[in-house]
Amino acid sequence: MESAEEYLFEYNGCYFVKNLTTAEYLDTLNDFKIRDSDVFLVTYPKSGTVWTQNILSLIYHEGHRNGSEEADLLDRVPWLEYKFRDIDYVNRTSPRLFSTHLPYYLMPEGLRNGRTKVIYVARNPKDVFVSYYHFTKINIHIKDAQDFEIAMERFLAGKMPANLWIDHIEGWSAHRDDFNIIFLTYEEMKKDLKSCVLKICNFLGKSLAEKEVDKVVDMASFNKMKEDPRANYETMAPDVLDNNKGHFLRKGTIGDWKNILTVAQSERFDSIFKERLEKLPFKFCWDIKDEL
Ligand code: PPS
Repeated sequence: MESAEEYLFEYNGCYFVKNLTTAEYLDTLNDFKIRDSDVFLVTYPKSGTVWTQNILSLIYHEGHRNGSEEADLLDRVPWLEYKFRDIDYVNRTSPRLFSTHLPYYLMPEGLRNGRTKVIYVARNPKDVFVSYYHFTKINIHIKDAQDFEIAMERFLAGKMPANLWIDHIEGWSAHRDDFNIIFLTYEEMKKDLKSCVLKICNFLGKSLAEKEVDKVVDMASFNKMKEDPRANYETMAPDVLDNNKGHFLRKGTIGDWKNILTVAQSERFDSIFKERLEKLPFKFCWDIKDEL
């Protein structure tokens, strides 16, 4: 088994997956020309990216809502730093929608224009880790640690794409005034998706009719997305994801960590994150049954 360092490379203090991007390409992003109409979805890995990509696609594309268009999320809301498809980002028609796991300081400089919209989605770190651990089993480029404890220690040391969970969130949160940004959590989306869809529409200045909003909410439910090949990432190239080993849309809930982490492991998370987490202006919940 390769060590974490062997499947990652470091670029300006941040880890990226080898084979999926290059330092030369990342070098071009600082000067990537931003438009006011662009929308950037920012997440730490396994925090609700695909879910929110789908919501954005459904909000912007009637053809997605009514089933008349086949385009999948990798085309609708492509990754900024990982080019899975051959898309000309520079000449793409507006509004351009992008996803990214980049830390705030590696984003294109032009994003600090105060106009371009940024949506940040965060998820509690225990569920993030458990989701990531399972994801390493299906992602061909991310070498999984066979030993759960080793995988956990890598996560807690930030030896993974996008580095340490709390650094990513703290960085974006502390620099919120540099961007035109809203923050959402996976947990609030899970608890009340309609309110979150309305919040996103409001931020984007998109006024959908009530029944269109309801359609977005319905098609963004876990079960509907699981069935929708445009939305469930099963169209990702087989040399990136091995769908025979598991599914990208796995459980889609809050608190799955309780089925896997021991009390001692959960306490280890707390010892690393709790103090800094309490200073963040976000409310996570840790079990599907808990109030937000
Ligand atoms: S990635 O690889 O960073 O883009 O992954 P990301 O999309 O951020 O996170 C994947 C997890 O999000 C869950 N998911 C959902 N949960 C609830 N409802 C919906 N509609 C939904 N869509 C995706 C997905 O199942 C992964 O979480 P786990 O816990 O592994 O199930």
